[in-house]
Amino acid sequence: MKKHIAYICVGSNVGNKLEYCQKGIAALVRSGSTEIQAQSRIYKTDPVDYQQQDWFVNYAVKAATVLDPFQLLSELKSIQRQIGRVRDPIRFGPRTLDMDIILYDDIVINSPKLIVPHPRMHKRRFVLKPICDIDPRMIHPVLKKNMQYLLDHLDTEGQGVEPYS
Ligand code: PH2
Ligand code: MG
Repeated sequence: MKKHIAYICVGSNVGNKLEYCQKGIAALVRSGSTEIQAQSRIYKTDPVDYQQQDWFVNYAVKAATVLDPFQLLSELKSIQRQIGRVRDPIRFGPRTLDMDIILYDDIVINSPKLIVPHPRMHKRRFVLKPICDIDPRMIHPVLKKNMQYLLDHLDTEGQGVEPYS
């Protein structure tokens, strides 16, 4: 079956953050549909959008998958539920595990269920920094700029991102 390349950003800011992220990726691999081709460094990041919450662990993976974007989305949602995330009471608020599709091949999707590329990726340092670890030259299919360019032109005010040790 044809494999597609998806970039997935994983994040957590509750409990054992790194362990939640790693369990999420492990569950995706165990599902048999997807393999991990590359992983970024792991980061400790300041919360954005909703700031009255704890810092996040974030990183990105490059995944080869046989799932189409909507199948991948439901797989990720099901894993988030398994690993213990309850429906978020606060938009952008605390979460045990979040797995977002950032890019899928070079396709563009604008549906009520799914927007690809992720609609806020180009404004978020906690997404761009890990993606640049993997492939800084990759082109954003809507903005037509590469990932390094987007990172370099970002307003980083309040967006601390440092290696997790
Ligand atoms: N996710 C959010 C909202 N804010 N901030 C950081 N640093 N990392 C995240 O993963 C994150 C966030 C909503 O999904
Ligand atoms: Mg998210």
